[in-house]
Amino acid sequence: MAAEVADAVAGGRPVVALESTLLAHGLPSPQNRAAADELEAAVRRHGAVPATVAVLDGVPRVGLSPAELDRVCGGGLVKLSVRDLGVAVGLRRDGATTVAATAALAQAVGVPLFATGGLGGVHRGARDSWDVSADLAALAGTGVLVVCSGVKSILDVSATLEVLETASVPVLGYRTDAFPGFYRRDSGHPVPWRVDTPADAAAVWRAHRALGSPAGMVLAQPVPPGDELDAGLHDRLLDEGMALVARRGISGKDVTPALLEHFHAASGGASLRTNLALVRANAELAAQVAVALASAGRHP
Ligand code: PSU
Ligand code: MN
Repeated sequence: MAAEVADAVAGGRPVVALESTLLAHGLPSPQNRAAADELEAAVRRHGAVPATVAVLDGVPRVGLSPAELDRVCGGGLVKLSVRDLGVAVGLRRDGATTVAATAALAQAVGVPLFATGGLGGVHRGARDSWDVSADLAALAGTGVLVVCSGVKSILDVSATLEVLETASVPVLGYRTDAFPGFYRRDSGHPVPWRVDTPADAAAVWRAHRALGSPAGMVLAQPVPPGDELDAGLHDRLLDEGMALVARRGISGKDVTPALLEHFHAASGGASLRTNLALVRANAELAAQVAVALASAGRHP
């Protein structure tokens, strides 16, 4: 753990973990490096300590220096989900952590809150491919509060919400009654619960933990209205991206990065703007919730 993060955790001060797969595999270079700084600055602006999570030289790291962020954003890192953590440590590798792996590492050092763009979920066609993100299983068993913009619209949103329900993971809309769809504000599905303030989100999280649930929680915030991707453009990119993935035989953990890359490459920068805006907003909200949690006592 970085010294600043360790101090904040020990003192019960607000900390927000940030995942590194979205930097290494979800955003193009060199914009990813600027985004890494921007996300950390957004967390600080709202009074919390940022802790970007990755595995470097086989060591799980919570809180990275600027030089370490350079490595994360410089290309060549593998994408690590939870099952890959032991392998990366044992073989002394570098890797970027997904939502699932970030949750595991953050919780292990007492940081229950983190921000990302979009959760992984059930992929379209999962009935045949069995492609269900490990993010869902991780949320079922890891006590972390994830602030995100719902799940990526490239997924089967309805099936993903069903799995979260089965796993007893609370899903809260932040100032919305609609479950957000990452690039779009409304995925077409309602959220089971809504909160309108960081204090209410913090109160729900504390109660959820106090009642003994082992599960995490999803706080879903839609992308700011001005940054939403145009609906027609979105649908076209999605159809093209799905066809491209099928044509090239892309599968497993390469599917999500390939789809995001297609969006970025084929939208003339529009999807990148949307993606950056939503992760920034999520980092800000996560910091506000972290502050609310810390002011009401130590993190549960
Ligand atoms: N949010 C983004 N970009 C991303 C991701 C989230 O804005 O690239 C990443 C997260 O790390 C998440 C992963 O865990 O996508 C899901 O990958 P998969 O579908 O292979 O489980
Ligand atoms: Mn997958």
